[in-house]
Amino acid sequence: MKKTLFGKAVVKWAALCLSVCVAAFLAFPAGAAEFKKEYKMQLNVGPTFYWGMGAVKFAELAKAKTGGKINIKPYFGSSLLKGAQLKSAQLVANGVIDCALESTINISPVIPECNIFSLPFFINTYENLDKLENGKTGKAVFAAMDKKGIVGLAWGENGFRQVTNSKRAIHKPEDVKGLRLRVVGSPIFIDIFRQLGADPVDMNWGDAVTAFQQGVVDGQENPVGVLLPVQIWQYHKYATFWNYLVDPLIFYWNKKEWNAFPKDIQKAIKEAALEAGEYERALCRAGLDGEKSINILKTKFNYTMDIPEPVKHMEAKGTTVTFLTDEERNAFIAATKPVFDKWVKELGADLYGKATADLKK
Ligand code: X2X
Repeated sequence: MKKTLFGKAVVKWAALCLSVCVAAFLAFPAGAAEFKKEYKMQLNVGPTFYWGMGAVKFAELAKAKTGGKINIKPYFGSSLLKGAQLKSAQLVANGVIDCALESTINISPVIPECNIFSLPFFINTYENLDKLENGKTGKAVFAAMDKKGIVGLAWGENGFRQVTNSKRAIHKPEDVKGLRLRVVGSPIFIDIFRQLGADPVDMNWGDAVTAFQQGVVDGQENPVGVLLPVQIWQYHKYATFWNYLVDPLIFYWNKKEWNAFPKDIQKAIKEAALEAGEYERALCRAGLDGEKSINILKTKFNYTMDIPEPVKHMEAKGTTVTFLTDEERNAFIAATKPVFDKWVKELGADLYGKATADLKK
């Protein structure tokens, strides 16, 4: 009798186990990915920057569009890299970090093609930038990334970089001479400022604000989306808006991990990146491209800018903002020509040809 009861219990247990297994099989069919609890995302700045807001938006959208399966956590201020911002692409490529929203400058050590955006006085306008990102150049950059084990998902933006300093208004190349300027530790930046007779100091962004505070450097160069949150006017009275080069951001993912995602998950994450990119780009351009980006933010994202007129805002805080005349700009083009020529060679005729063709469209 006991034996039979025991036998029945075993059968019941076996049936229960089997049904759990079947349920599990139905819920996670063979080949389906198991998702990580958290996907680590690298970015070089903090959450109050437009760039940081773009990263947060991406994480929110990816979660919503995947029904909560993909949980991306932004790690701000290059905390995963101990501040070494130029290592981002390397660590995503080798899978230590899952994904990133990073500047082309910070990607350039692994993807030298990204330096196309850092050619001095080459791109100059949003219209030109859009042509490159959406054209053959953008495709070539993403293809180069793919070869190195990172998948480009969408473009974002840091913006056209403007120079600020505590000494004088910059109108002509001679005004840059002797200025000690913080730059990112990327060789093209050192070349440009050496060529102009400045004293470029390469420094991670994580150390830069302290250097401004302590007056270790006279100035720096960064887009409006960085100048505003650090309140650059506290350190530098002069800003020259010269759009001398630009750094787009790229949302990208470790290729091996990306390829293992089911197609619907890939599609959802990519859509999230494209949408977050549009939002973030509009934040960075707001007040610098007429009403265009302000309107995108209002109509599509129901977002109103805190600082809708960044130049006026900086002036109200005491900054002397200089815009170059065409003649002044030409003097800078001439002064930086040797660096331009050197880096066109480095980039190669193929990529440079693609970029000039894109610009003609
Ligand atoms: O380091 C910089 O200057 C910054 C914040 O703009 C980048 O990460 C490229």
